[in-house]
Amino acid sequence: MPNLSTNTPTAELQAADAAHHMHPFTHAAGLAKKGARIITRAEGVWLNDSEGHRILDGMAGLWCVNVGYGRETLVEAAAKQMRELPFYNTFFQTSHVPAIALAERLAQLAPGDLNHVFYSCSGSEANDTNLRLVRTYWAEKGQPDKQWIISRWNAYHGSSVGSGSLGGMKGIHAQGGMPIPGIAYIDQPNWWSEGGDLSPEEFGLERARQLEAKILELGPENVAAFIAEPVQGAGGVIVPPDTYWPEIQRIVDQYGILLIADEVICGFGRTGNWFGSQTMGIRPDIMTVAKGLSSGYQPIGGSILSDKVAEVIGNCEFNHGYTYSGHPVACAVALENLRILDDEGIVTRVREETGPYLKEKFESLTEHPLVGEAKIVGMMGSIALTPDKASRAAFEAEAGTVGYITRERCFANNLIMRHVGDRMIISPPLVISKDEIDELIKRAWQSLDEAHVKLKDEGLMKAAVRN
Ligand code: PXG
Repeated sequence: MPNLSTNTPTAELQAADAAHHMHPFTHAAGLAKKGARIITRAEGVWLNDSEGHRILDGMAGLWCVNVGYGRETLVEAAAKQMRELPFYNTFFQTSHVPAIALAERLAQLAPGDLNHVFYSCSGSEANDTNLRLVRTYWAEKGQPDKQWIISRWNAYHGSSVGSGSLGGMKGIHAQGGMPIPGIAYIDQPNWWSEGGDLSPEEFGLERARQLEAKILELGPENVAAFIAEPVQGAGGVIVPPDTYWPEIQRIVDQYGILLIADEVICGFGRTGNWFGSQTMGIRPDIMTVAKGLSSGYQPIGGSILSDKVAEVIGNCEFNHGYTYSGHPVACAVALENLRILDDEGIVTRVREETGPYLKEKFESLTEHPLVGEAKIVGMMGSIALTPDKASRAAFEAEAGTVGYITRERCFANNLIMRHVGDRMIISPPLVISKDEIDELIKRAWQSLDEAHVKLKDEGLMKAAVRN
């Protein structure tokens, strides 16, 4: 048995990784040929890999390291809690201080009367909880037919059977007998790709009214809830037109449908407010949280319920929960993370200072010949790559080809900037400084330049025929 450490040569680590470690959302045989990138340390917004590169993390890990890497007080909070009480469950009429204190803090931070927390360990689990919660809610209210949940194509709500079904990603649905019954989908508010000749405002209304049409088709008496991310993340940072969310709120109110805001990415400062629902001006009945709740230092998620929902659920025994629901160490770390976000004024700084600074710089990328639109809210943004800005054309090459080439150039320039299809996305740690923002934009521009040269060389700057 080899004694692997961060001093082990990269090739050896890669071989052991390929032999034994199965990665999420990965073509294993392809990765085995190439070898995984091995990250060894991180500090602030910077990652180190096993080959000595220093990489600017434009994705905050996986949209989660909001307070940045290397936070000693989070380490201390975990160690202290592990010494005191490393585990106890929250089943069987038991509780403990970290779970109580975090729930109380979340109730203070969450808008309106979202006052009740059901814990999980991830966003996927929290959305599985939500699926059962909303159906149980209506059954308990004597309307057992209200079971349909409406979601959106290209939404991401996790990849377990329940949450992957709630999401609208066809690649996920294609594997493992999904989606489960009782979930319907409407189109996403992606104006750049799907807006045709409509103005963004007209398009936003058109897409929101698909919800009304779907409710009427299914019958309002059969619809439990609508679930959506305030700003779609994994789908490519799709920022809806301004007309979209007010119309969605009108529709869920009018038809008595519960609104679930999936805040797994948008929560905890990402959009410049504590929650994306505040930025978008909506009033959800349930919010899904994870990721930034602990800045990724511990696996924790949850569902935050309104008084109305919690009261109904509280009148039955809800036969659901996870061994690690409200794990004391995860809760203690999340509490300390919320303290850091608050005490250091990080959310306010994103809204008033670094967010607007990033927006200005990020939008300047549209001056690059490859870039059509740039959309950004707080610290989540995307650019659309295009061979022809005027017609908002897609590339003739299969979707994602150009995005992948561009992402490879970003990697080569030590910048983590991901691609979703032919959109490039960023979601940096919220503590990124103005100098680091300048560096991010400089590297992005350089990568776009290099990708552009390669695309021209390979004859890939061709527009798809519009249908
Ligand atoms: N909801 C949203 C909005 C998410 O972004 C989940 C739920 C699921 O959370 P867990 O903790 O179960 O992963 C997510 C997760 C990507 C990517 O490629 C995005 C996520 C996860 C993995 C990859 O952008 N988001």
